[in-house]
Amino acid sequence: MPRDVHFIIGASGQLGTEFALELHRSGERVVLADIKHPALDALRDLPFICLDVRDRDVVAAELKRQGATHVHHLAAALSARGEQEPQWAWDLNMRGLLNILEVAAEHRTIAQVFWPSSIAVFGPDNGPVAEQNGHRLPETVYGISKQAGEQWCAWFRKHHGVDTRSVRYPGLIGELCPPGGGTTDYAVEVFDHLHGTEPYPCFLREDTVLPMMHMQDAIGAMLQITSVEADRIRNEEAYNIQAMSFDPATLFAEIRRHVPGFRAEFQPDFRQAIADGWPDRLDDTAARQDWGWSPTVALPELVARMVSAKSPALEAEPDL
Ligand code: AKB
Repeated sequence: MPRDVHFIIGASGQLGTEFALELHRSGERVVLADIKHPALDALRDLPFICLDVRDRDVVAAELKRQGATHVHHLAAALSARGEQEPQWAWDLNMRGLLNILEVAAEHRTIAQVFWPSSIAVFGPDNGPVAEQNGHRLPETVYGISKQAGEQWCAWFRKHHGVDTRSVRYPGLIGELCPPGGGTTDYAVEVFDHLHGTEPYPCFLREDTVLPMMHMQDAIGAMLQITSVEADRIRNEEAYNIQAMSFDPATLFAEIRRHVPGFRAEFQPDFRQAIADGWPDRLDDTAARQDWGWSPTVALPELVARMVSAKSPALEAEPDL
């Protein structure tokens, strides 16, 4: 039986890097694609194609040439950058996804497409807890593109039988690769300021609660939802997944258990308004029931792992 070929678009980004590494380590055949080369040494010897997902002809030719059976389309402009460059963000997020879905509808050798949605599909009218099929009125370009993307995936599934899978990711935090251009990025970039002489300038207010997740669970969700039988995917749109929710003050207090001298100050900027429009947490009952979603990393472990990765010479045990 021919082996599956996992074609990862956005393979040099935060999620793509960790997902590619995980699949490669578990012996899967992986082809990486991005506009920039992977930064991680462990990925340098894997097949890499330099491409722009907006170029439909190139995308179609490469998916065919590589015999892709599974497409993981992880390239996107995130929320903060999207507000600054709306046309560019819309074009990248929408044209990229439509290219993949169209090619998947034409090439039946592509068995499945994974594409991440986001908490950004929810808007300020929603209240603190976002239900699975709760009201969605996003106020950012990024959120609108994710909401439209969910509907495009549903349309291609209904009219062309494309097997699409998707989850709504919260802010993702991992040791390997930084995000870029998001509103939840403070919770990653703070770990590069643990031992600075100046306080970390946090761009959100200290009481801004947002849903967050360690990368181990983000990858776990992706592996889980892409490996279950198609009939377990009962929801028309992307699934809510929840791991933890915290505000900057809570995160920084946890950091101080490891790095007592860590200091931060709060200088909210335009990203505050984006964060204010998002829910505090997501109701993920449907994901738990339909395909067994369950997170594994809580805030204390997340912080311990990040501090240890960013301070190799330090003792990472908390002062109890
Ligand atoms: C962002 O902050 O834009 C992303 C997201 C929540 O989707 N991390």
